[in-house]
Amino acid sequence: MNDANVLRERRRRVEAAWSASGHDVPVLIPASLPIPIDGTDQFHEFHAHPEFQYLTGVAEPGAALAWEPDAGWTLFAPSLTIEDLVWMSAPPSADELAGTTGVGRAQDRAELGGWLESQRGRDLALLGSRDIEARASEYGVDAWSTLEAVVDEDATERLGQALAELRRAKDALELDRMTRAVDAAVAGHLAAQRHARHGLSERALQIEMEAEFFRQGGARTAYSSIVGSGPNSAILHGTPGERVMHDGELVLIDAGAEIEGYASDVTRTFPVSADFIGIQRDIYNVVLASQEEAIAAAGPGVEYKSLHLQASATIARGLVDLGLLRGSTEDLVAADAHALFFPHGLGHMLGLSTHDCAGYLEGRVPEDRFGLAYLRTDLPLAPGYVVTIEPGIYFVPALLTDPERRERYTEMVNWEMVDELLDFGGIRIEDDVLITDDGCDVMSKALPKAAAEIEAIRREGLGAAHG
Ligand SMILES: [Mn+2]
Repeated sequence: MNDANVLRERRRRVEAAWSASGHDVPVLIPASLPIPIDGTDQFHEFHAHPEFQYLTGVAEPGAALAWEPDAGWTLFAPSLTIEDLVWMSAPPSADELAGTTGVGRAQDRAELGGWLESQRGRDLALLGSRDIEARASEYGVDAWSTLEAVVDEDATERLGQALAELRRAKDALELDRMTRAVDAAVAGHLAAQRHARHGLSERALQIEMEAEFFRQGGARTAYSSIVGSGPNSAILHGTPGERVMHDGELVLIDAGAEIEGYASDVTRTFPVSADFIGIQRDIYNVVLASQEEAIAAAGPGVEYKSLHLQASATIARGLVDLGLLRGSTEDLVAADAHALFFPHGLGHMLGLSTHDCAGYLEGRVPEDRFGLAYLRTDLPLAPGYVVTIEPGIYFVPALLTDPERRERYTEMVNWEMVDELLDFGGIRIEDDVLITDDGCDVMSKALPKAAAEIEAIRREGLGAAHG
């Protein structure tokens, strides 16, 4: 696979969509600049704008891409002063960037001002980072405000929407990067599952896992790793801390690596001792069944929301079987009773960020309902889409001790049983799933998830620690 050819084809599709949109305007896509940390001489970790990264395949701070309906693409390469070069490594030259990105016309950023001058008096769509409006001089553009090229907000929105829609289906180069990101995540999760033991802190486990991400090529984590032990496993976005894990508790790890801008996002929940005990195993198996059923049903043309509702029904039915909920599955899901224990969506689009763009079909909006409000994806799936499938069951004390909810769900919930499980924590199982022509492929399938398989890994890890 020649990367530059894939990138050229990617831009050809975008160009065709933009030309067909009826918005006959030039487009500027700045990569974004490093963001200073207030009160220091440091910068936040640099993240290129995903639209720039998608269109070029690279992440160069201060670069910009331009497109004109008649003249096509021009890439403006960043440049540094001699003073900067004392402190920083040199960015790739315009010629080098032309080679890696396949954009034939690559120029030094000093030419960007001239390009903008040549658009003087025309409307312009401004995609990518809008930091150029306030920080034009750092892109080498003097007097942005005196340029009469006006940002056409309507065209910006329409062309941005067209780009977001094209970004849903991943091409070969994206899937190569995502596969590597997922493989690094799997290796890190396995390392953590082997390393966990009674007396270890969440933070110590995070360090072992992330070290493996980085050994496997991860440039950084795709998002702040979540490692929660005991009751902390019910905090959906919990930050690993000094809390020490104990035999008899569960540990939930939701973490992924990022490679060349692409994210992986994987969750497993496992016991600190070798085995799931008592109701842990039963609840685990309900979550696993709901996850496996959703994966089995995922494929082209399937509405993601229907997978969410199907998983919600499986969770409701499982909680009835365990004695936690009372009533028919239909009534419970219609009343959002399952959402007391599954208070988030089934998952989201994955790609250049962990919650990738365009999760909602144009015209659709999130519903107000408790059981659907946090669903981040509402569209029919299609080949090339990568989504996460990540149901869970949690005992979130804030939700389950809320008097209003206790009142509303008096009959549907076995509150005595809930009270005994308030420090249970939570269980989530998440895989990254590529939609194919005839179903789906679980990209993270190398990471076991059956209870017995997880127990075998735990036993092996604990044996190695003692042996
Ligand atoms: Mn996720």
